[in-house]
Amino acid sequence: MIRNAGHEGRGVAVAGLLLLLPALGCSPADDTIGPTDGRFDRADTAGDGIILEGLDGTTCDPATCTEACAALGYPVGTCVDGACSCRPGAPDADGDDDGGGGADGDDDGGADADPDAPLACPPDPGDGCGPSEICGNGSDDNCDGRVDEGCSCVGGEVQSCFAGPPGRRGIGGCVDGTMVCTGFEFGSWGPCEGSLLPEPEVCDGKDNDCNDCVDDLEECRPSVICPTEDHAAPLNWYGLHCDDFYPEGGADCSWAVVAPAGSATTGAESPAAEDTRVYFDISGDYIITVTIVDPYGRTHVCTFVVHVRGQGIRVEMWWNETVSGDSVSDVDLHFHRNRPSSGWFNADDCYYANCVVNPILPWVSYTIAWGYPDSPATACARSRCPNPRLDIDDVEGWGPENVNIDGAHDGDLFRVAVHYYDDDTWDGPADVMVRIYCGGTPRVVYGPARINNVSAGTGEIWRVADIVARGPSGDDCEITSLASGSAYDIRPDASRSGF
Ligand SMILES: [Ca+2]
Ligand SMILES: [Ca+2]
Ligand SMILES: [Ca+2]
Ligand SMILES: [Ca+2]
Repeated sequence: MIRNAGHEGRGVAVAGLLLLLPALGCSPADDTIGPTDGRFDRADTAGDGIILEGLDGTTCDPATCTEACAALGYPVGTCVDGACSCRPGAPDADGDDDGGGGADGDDDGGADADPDAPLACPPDPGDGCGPSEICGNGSDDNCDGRVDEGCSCVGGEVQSCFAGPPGRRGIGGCVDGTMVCTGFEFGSWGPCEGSLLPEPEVCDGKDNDCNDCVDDLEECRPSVICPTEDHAAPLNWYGLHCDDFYPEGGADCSWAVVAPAGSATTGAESPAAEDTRVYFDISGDYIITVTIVDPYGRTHVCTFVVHVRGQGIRVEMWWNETVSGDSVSDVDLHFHRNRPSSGWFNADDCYYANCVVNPILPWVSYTIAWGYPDSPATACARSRCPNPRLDIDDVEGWGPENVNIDGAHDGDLFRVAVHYYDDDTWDGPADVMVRIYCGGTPRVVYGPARINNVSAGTGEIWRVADIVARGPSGDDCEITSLASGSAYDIRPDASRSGF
């Protein structure tokens, strides 16, 4: 005999499975005994969707319960605390079909102290907050929201970091960001940017709350598949397809992209299209959020990070990041093979006049001959991929301009400089940033360094850094800032004949 059932057909949570109970009709007055002590025992007072109920204050007849559940299409009917509980699936060893062998006395599906919880998850790692900050580990050890606060560092240095509870770092959806040491010889760490922190668990195939357990919810059959992270190469398009995130199809997707500092990418090509793409013009971490409206009108939000990394040694330069408006200026990146006697603007210097392979600037030809073999054409999405190479000569602001060299030999030396070619209609100084990667890892960020222009073609030169290639493929390096004291090395245009 089954009465006093749930008020309406709805999904209910039992042992991590979804039941859709038909409306059986009930008296609200009967629905008075709700979950207490975390125990679901009677009616649906709390609106939690628990289950087909037995008779208030009476016993549940197991045979009747099984029969009634079978009539409703559920193979299992079990009396729990006097209530009849219908479930899909075969009963397990202890007859409660919660997937375990022990007693699931509270019939809550295993979220509390059950020895037979249905989800086989490792122990929660916990937040791991400690009493004091530990320097140099990129973690917020004392959980005050700041990473390596009070720790000294060398200006320009880049470190991986995680701004959330240290115990959850690197687990599930929790992903490191980066932080940069600001200042010069005795710098301090800037904010940790780009890390993905714990979020409330949602049903999406991902461990959102970083407790080392995916979708640990009482009711979850994910219709959305949300990745944690992906990897891609710079100077490439990256496809965004709604069906990858909602495999059933028929959903509407919209896309938001947060690009790293220095990128000119403003977002997806068609932010409201089911299938679109985004261009990665610079290395770094791109945070992509897709908002999915499924065919049933439900909204799901998925955020993940794409780590964009090039190989070899890569130098990126951009300027006047905070300037708005359409005033243009022309700042150039120079990459020298360390021939101190030759000065700049010559065959030892990879720059706009000799180092670009770019079909939209046909008057520029690539004439560098330093003896490094070409990389596969796919490495630069162009017909030819020489080394070193300047990806683009940006003459209208604000960058990025990128120099790459793959396959440098252990011990090869390079020097990086920036020249203010023309302030054009901007008519102001340039505040320039330079970031250097080795083997795909961001190693230093220098700037902003302010340089001035005199007239077209003549402006100040910033000697940025020396690089020593390390390792058999030049994927590692040592970088030395050329700043002295607390000032960058900025000299007049006439200094171009010297190193
Ligand atoms: Ca801290
Ligand atoms: Ca720390
Ligand atoms: Ca989780
Ligand atoms: Ca989840």
